[in-house]
Amino acid sequence: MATPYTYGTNNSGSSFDSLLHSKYIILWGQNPSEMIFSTPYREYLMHAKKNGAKIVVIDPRYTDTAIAFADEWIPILPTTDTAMMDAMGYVIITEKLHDQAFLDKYCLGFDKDHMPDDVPKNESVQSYLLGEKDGTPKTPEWAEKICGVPANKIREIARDYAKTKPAALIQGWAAQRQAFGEQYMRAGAQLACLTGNVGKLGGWAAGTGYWSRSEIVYPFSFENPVKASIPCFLWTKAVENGTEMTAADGLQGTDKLTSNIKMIFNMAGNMLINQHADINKTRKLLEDESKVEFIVVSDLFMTPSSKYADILLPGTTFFERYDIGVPWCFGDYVIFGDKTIDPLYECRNEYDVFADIADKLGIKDKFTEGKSILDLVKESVERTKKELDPNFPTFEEFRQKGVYHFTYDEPLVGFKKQIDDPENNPFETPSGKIELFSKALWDMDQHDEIPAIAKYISSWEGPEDPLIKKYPLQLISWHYKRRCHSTYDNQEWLEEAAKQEMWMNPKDAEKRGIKNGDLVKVYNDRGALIIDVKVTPRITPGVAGIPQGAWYTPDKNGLDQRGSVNVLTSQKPTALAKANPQLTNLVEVKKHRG
Ligand SMILES: Nc1nc2c(c(=O)[nH]1)N[C@H]1C(S)=C(S)[C@@H](COP(=O)(O)OP(=O)(O)OC[C@H]3O[C@@H](n4cnc5c(=O)[nH]c(N)nc54)[C@H](O)[C@@H]3O)O[C@H]1N2
Ligand SMILES: Nc1nc2c(c(=O)[nH]1)N[C@H]1C(S)=C(S)[C@@H](COP(=O)(O)OP(=O)(O)OC[C@H]3O[C@@H](n4cnc5c(=O)[nH]c(N)nc54)[C@H](O)[C@@H]3O)O[C@H]1N2
Ligand SMILES: [Mo]
Repeated sequence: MATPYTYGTNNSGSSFDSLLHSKYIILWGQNPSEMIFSTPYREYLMHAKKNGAKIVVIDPRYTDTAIAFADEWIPILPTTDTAMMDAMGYVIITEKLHDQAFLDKYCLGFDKDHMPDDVPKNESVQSYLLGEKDGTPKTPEWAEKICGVPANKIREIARDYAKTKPAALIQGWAAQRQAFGEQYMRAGAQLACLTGNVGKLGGWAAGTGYWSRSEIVYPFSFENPVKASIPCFLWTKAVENGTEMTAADGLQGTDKLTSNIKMIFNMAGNMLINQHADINKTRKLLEDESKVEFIVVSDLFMTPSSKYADILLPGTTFFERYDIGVPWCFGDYVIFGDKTIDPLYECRNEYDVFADIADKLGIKDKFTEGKSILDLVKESVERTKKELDPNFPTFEEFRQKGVYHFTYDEPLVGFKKQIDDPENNPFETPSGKIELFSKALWDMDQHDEIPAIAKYISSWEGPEDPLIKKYPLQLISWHYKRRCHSTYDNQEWLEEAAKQEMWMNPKDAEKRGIKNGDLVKVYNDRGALIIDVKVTPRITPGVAGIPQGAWYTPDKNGLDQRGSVNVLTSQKPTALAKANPQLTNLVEVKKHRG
């Protein structure tokens, strides 16, 4: 949501083989040793390292990634990354390490000479970083007090990033699951522009999404006639008072919803309760039958969400149907999903369920066009071969081999054509340039929470919130190696391999008389859970970490027994995207049982 204000789109990015050309790599809140992309990312990182690239990991935790790849781990307090980025920008411009030619040619908003006409000149990036208007230069000393990273360390990283070219600043997404997460995405992009690393092989257009080169043709011709949409994180709001939602809540495609949400079809998701924020609040809402009147859930397991279903549909696994597996985000291949058995018992493919519903509604032919899943897979293969890639296998070849790799002569570089030939390839922003200053954001006139340039904004439930006196620990969660979100939480062998436990620094544990392996209670005003604790210097003091995705398991008093982190998280959305701030939490921890 934030990135298009800078680059005009987030539908761009580089492929990981481009890292073989990088000399310096910052993995900012990125943990590919645990967090799986469908691509050999780790292998490319290892090659980059062998090639001599220096790798820095910035994360509140000393992650498996930091252990495997990092020359240096920089611990940082959650919600404060943008303060460090601001200070890096300050160092880069005051030491004249910035790429002025790049900024002049491609960017809007860096300095007073490159501002939109009807905006005060002192609203530029340079003016903000130097503190010309607010009187606060964004020095490393200023940032150190906020983010906890020593000023000289910030200086060193800023200098290394600016001088060692090409350099890739790659951002993970956890640091934007924060109250003001939009700033972190745009601030990363800004650093890549200050140093001229956008559109260059071995550089990286920070702030972009991830990009896969595995394209296939989807043989669906129907279009959803319903144009109204809400930010998915606000679904609970749309249940309570959807009819009052406006564009300010992210409502699109209509001025007004005609009804609150009364029916939910929850398919292949545990978002109905487990993965959404503030489980106790959601639970009350789901238990009130006057609100959502009808809930259908389709899943493979009796998940916490499944328990709220009026009708529970047993779905099929990918062993019971044909499919084409397209990798998530990255990966230059597609996989043939062969059906190995017929669906068991009453389990049915979702496609067949929907076809039957369409039948009752009298639109079956329109929905299926008479095609089965197998027909759709065959058509997809044939059309991909014909329309996209003549080397694509035939259906039988694809089925035999099981996988097809797309091949390319060179790495993909995000925004290369805009940088190589800007005349003919303007950025898709209103000005055609990279908008470090966004007039569209400026015009929203909410400068404190939605500034036109990326800025550090002191976060609610961050280290500067007075609430920290009552709840002194910042609580984050991460995507665990033993699960895909909540999927596989019920797998006992995986519990042996990587158990559900909370990380806590020895300093914080000692203050509370807590020892490694103790059962602790973690709580705030929204809820409470119990969990075993791992006391480890691998997490920054003042921060606690619980892997996200454990199945919500309340006892009769509502105390979660499994360590399901969303009993502690908040439904207050981020300022611009109205997205989840599930990593912005203050909590206290006490010993439950030694
Ligand atoms: N094994 C596995 N792989 C997955 C998934 C899974 O559930 N399991 N889920 C997939 C999905 S849908 C997604 S969206 C991606 C998620 O990808 P990401 O969001 O990038 O992954 P996370 O594990 O949430 O966070 C990455 C790192 O950021 C750190 N971090 C947390 N808060 C902050 C902060 O404020 N600042 C900084 N600098 N770092 C912070 C965490 O400690 C963690 O090590 O992963 C995908 N891959
Ligand atoms: N605190 C906190 N909360 C988070 C996050 C975080 O970092 N911290 N991350 C957020 C992110 S990035 C994401 S993407 C969401 C993910 O949240 P969800 O999208 O809800 O992901 P899962 O928990 O994996 O739920 C997928 C469900 O689909 C079922 N399933 C799998 N295959 C099939 C199938 O073929 N058919 C059917 N019918 N069912 C199937 C699985 O059994 C599982 O129950 O969580 C979000 N929530
Ligand atoms: Mo995700």
